[in-house]
Amino acid sequence: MAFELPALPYAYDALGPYMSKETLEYHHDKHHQAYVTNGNNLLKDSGLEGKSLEDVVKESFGKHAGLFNNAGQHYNHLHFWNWLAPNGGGGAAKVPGALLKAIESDLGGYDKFRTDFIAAGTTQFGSGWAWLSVKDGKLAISKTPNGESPLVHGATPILGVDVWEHSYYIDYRNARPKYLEAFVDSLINWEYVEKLYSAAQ
Ligand code: MN3
Repeated sequence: MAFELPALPYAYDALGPYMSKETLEYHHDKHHQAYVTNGNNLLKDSGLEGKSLEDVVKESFGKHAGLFNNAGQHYNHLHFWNWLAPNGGGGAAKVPGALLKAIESDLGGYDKFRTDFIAAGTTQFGSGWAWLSVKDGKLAISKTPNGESPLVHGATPILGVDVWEHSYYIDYRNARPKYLEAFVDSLINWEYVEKLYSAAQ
């Protein structure tokens, strides 16, 4: 199945002042588009053409680096646009009940989740992602380099933040922790996280 770039689920200027129109124009229209274009070229004759995106990501991991990098980033960004929302974030009060309970029992509560998730993104050396995922029925925070995700480590990602410089340099320059704080406090689309959490149960 060929990869396709979806339209953003909101206007390019809808995430201001936390993420600018200029960032979204470059990040969605240029970077994500390149993963789609390059991924489709590498998918041809790979033997994985008929597979779902998730299966292409899992089956190319460790075997076909070029295809994996592009398919992995396509998968990550498809979700990333939905992990963002105007008037997102909002702290523990905005986290749906069942998910908040799991954050309390598995991660030591919302405040500890916030600290640990931001720390995962801050300490990812170079390009990559920080994650909240479900593994063996429990929530876990992790980080991965480049286009990797918990999907290739036996877990289901339910929230991820892109810490490649293209995701924050226009708005935050080198202040990656400020970008991560804005992401958690003002951008997370908790309804989408809850939807993925329910599906992963
Ligand atoms: Mn990106």
